[in-house]
Amino acid sequence: MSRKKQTINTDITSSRRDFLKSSIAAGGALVAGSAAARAESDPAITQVQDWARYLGDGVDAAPYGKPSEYEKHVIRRSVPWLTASTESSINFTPLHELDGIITPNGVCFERHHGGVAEVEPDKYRLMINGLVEKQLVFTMEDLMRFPRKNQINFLECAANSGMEWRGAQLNGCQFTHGMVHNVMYTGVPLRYLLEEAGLKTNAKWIMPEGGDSSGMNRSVPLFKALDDCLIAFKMNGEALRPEQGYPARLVVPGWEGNMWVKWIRRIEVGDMPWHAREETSKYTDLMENGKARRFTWEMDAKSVITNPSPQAPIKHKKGPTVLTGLAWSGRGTIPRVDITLDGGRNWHKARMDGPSLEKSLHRFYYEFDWNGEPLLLQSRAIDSTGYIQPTKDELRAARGVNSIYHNNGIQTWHVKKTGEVENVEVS
Ligand SMILES: Nc1nc2c(c(=O)[nH]1)N[C@H]1C(S)=C(S)[C@@H](COP(=O)(O)O)O[C@H]1N2
Ligand SMILES: [Mo]
Repeated sequence: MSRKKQTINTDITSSRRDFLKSSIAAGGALVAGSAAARAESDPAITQVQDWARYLGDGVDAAPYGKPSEYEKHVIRRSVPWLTASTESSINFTPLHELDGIITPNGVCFERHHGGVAEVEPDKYRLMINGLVEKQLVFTMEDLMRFPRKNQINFLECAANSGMEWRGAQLNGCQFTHGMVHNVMYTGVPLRYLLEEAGLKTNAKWIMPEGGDSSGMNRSVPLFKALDDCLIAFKMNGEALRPEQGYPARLVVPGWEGNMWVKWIRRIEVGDMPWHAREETSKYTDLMENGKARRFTWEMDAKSVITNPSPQAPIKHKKGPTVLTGLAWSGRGTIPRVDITLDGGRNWHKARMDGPSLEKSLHRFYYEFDWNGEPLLLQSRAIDSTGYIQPTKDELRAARGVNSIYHNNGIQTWHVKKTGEVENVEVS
């Protein structure tokens, strides 16, 4: 026991020492230099500010708290030419404004096929029918009486980065990679509900169906439904947001976002897939030979540098610079991310930080000393199965140029001398 404790302590100390060493190597002393000069003459430090002179708001000024008014720019954004009608559309998570691995509830990207359903929790019902011993209908109260599980999972729309298949297009990681969020879900394992209904021996598939006006449905193989799927009713500790499927949604860890049925009202159990619209005309990939890939459920390992990026340019001239980003895999964890500053000539290991959880976003950092010259930034994720994130050219060679979905190619950001950043491709 005591020996174990000691080992843990040593680990923390040595990794902290490594971190300090690397940040000094990256020029930490330089930051300290300009910070010291500021102490002499900066009015923000030599003058008394209003917030120190006057009393502030008391408690209850905001019974439900909101971000500081100086953070008003941290919002979901849509792309006008992708928005035919807002009820059947998407917006994007502001990844470049966030840190750590959890996406705050108010900025989780949204994807709706028929707008946000406003479901009254008292009238919420979840039916299980089809190949079961007894058909069941659960209320919210019924669901609350089953044992619960908490898990942090990313949800990525299969169309994330889809606009980038043929070339660099959208200027900002919010738009190129922002159809992803990472949330702690609380819910009932779907397995418990299916077992309650009793599966017939020929049961092989389930069809979850949404209670919104689109009634969106997908076929999910039974092995996944019995593995790690949840009927979730909480996100990051509070009730699901209406946009995310209040009062209950399906969580399908590691698999494409389209399967995570929101406002879920029914689960039919069957012996074959249904081949619904969302798994035939949509969410399939037309290959070069005219055939289409189908049931591309798992999200392949992917990463993106969130800072610097087109919406988050470098503001200093040179010296110590923090590069950070996100990496994830639908097949496990991300033990390693590599970084290049020169378009792939030299690679460096990024520093992984924060929890490393299955089918969750991972945070990485790379502290470096910028010489003020142009850079070609890329990140490359390697997941716990050993899979290495491919280049965009490798993806096109394997799958052609007709695809939209499942673009997990390496993203390149061009940092100019001015510190401005642009979406580009290198080949
Ligand atoms: N009922 C229902 N479920 C749905 C959708 C929908 O339109 N209706 N959109 C799907 C798609 S395509 C995605 S990518 C995710 C988006 O989840 P989010 O809005 O919480 O980000 O929900 C999925 N579940
Ligand atoms: Mo999606």
